[in-house]
Amino acid sequence: MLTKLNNLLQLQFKKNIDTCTNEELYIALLMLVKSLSNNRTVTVTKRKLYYISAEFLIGKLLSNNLINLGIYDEINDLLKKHGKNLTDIEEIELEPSLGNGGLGRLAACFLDSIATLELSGDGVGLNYHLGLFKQKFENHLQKETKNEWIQNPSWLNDTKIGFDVQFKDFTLHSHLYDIDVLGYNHGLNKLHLFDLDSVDENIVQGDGISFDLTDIKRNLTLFLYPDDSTREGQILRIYQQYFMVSNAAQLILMEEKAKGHDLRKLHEYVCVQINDTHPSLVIPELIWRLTNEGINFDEAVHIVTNTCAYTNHTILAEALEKWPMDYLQQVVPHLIPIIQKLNDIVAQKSDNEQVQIIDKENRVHMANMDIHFGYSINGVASLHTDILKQSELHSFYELYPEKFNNKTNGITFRRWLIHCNHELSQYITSLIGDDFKQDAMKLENLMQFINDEKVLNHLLQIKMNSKKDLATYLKHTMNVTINPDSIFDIQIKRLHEYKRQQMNLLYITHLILRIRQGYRPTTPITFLFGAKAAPAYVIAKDIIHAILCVQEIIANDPVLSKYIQVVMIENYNVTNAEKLIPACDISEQISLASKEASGTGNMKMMLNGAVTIGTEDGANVEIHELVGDDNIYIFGESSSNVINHYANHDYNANAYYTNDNEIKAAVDFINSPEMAAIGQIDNLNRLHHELCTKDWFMTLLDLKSYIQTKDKAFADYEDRLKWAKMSLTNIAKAGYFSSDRTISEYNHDIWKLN
Ligand code: GL2
Repeated sequence: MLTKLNNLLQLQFKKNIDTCTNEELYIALLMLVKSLSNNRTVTVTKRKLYYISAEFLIGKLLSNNLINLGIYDEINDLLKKHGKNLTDIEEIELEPSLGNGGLGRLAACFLDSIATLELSGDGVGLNYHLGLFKQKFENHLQKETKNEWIQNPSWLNDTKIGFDVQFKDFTLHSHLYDIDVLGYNHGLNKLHLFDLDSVDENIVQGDGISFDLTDIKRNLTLFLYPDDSTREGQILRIYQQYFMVSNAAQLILMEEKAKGHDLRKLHEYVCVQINDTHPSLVIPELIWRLTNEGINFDEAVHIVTNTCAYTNHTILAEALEKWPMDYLQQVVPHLIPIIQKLNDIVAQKSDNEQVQIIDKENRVHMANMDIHFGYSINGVASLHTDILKQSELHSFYELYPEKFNNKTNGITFRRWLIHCNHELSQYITSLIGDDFKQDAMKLENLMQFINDEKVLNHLLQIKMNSKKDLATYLKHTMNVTINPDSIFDIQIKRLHEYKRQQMNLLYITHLILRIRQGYRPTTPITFLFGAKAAPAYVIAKDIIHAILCVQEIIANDPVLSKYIQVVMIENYNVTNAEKLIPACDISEQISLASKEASGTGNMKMMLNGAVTIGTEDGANVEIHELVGDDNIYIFGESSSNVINHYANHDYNANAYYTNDNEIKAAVDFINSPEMAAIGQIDNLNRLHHELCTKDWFMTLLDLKSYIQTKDKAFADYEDRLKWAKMSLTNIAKAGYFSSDRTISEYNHDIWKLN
């Protein structure tokens, strides 16, 4: 390996490992990995999967690829011998900004598992030049700036392939870049990212994210999720979605033709997984293209219906896209007759308004099209799938019970244990061997050590080391000092009212008031948040503002800061998640029951030995079942009660606010003079008003039980051996959440690739 690396360094920079810089080493390692992946054979199965997704939150790739090639340790040792450090070299790599949250990270974990299970399955998405956005904090407010992540050289390989994509007023020629997806020990697939040469970063104003929304040729692949609060913004999203799926359809048909397959049998050879509704236009697009190939309409519909499968990732209406017909008319008029014909087929089948594709206001319901003209629909955790069947999509379930199935999400243990927590991974290996790396259920063997004090103490030590590592990292990247001897209570996820970061904040304001009355936490607590708010989501940004103000109040107060600290991580992403997750003691999963489809951060933190405090929501329900009552902190209303509150319109936030002094005081802290002295009173008032009048996601409903449960968790933390047992149990029971399990289920029930 040393020779190979030195040859690359010589060729590129006329240097060797002892004389080169970290930048040069990074490039040489990237080239080394690329050449080793070229030696792998591309996976082939009878049927091939195309996983189409607006997001792929893949994270940095160097270490992960070294692990999956089986050369991580060798490279790591070699670098050390020459006075280099892999962690420093990794800092050169910029994290691809191709995703937003759990949905995008799930897609990335899935690609890893699909390759590892030696299934033929490629990702298809877009190559956003400036990504989602980079979050900065200025005056305690979130500011969005562009995220220029594409480096040269990079993991993107220029395929020189491109397709004509036809829009109403013009045709654009795409340009395909591929990233190799390496499985663990074997397997090679591709992530196909379509782009457009004419896209121009210079149309973006300053370092912000605003640009001319109508200049499609120059803006098409600039940003993921451009602001869609205006008509122009929504139309741009349709342009992006159609560009993605038209390219996907053309790639599929090109590959099928090259294999000599009969397009009438497309469904026997191809499966398309529609990840959320963003890729839904692939259905009419494929039908259109098949009819252009001489296949009649009915047969094309049959073929496509047996090719496409849809995953629903949320019950929130905002994610079930409904495009006005005239917007579609403006972008893709050639698909309109097809959508209308599909709508007629549905109308003949049922007169139930809820299942129609085109509604009375002439809007096209993308999910409805997916369900009628796909052969599978799945939810992402068992509770979520039940809610789809019983309420959200009940009318569809009555029509097609056989199409509905559950696939509880999973995470790849290569990144979320082996890579991000070397010490824990090595210790587990020393206890139970390394079979768990192939078969995650083997982690259960750790339960034999549940009463072994030596093992329990060692686990506590590993957690302490990870907390120290996080402290060093935060000092280095944000110049923030945190105390590794404190309890690390962590909430990291997109910012959304349903996830209830505001409830966590109210626990903190409540605690501030208690400390001021003389209460003293036994062990200090560090509350860590990481979250980006959608640029147009006003209340979400107000919540960030309030957290940042509370952070400062505590930091400036000599008494409070002895006992508690709040840190909001700037620009939460995969890279800092890899540092935060191993260091977590208490994992905050406190969404309003029924609203979090699954969650996957909950699984990552459990796997790294954190104990969950959470509602009976999403995959928390399954975590609870696996670890039992004693190894998780469950609180709050059940999802069925919450659903009833919505149905009966009987939740009254103001009653909770006025009738309980503790709640009132915690809420009133938000726009207190003390907060106003630091922050913006308008923002703080708005949040305060929202909480005690509307509170759509029922923060105050669960606040009391949250406070009690959290107090209990902090008290339990004092019994270190008891805590270590809980931690060990969580690690041991996490095997079920391997994405290898999820992907074998997808393959067994939906894709049937081999
Ligand atoms: C999400 C859900 O909110 C989340 O609960 C789930 O774990 C992921 C992956 O299935 O999907 N839906 C969604 O739109 N985003 C998610 O993270 N962004």
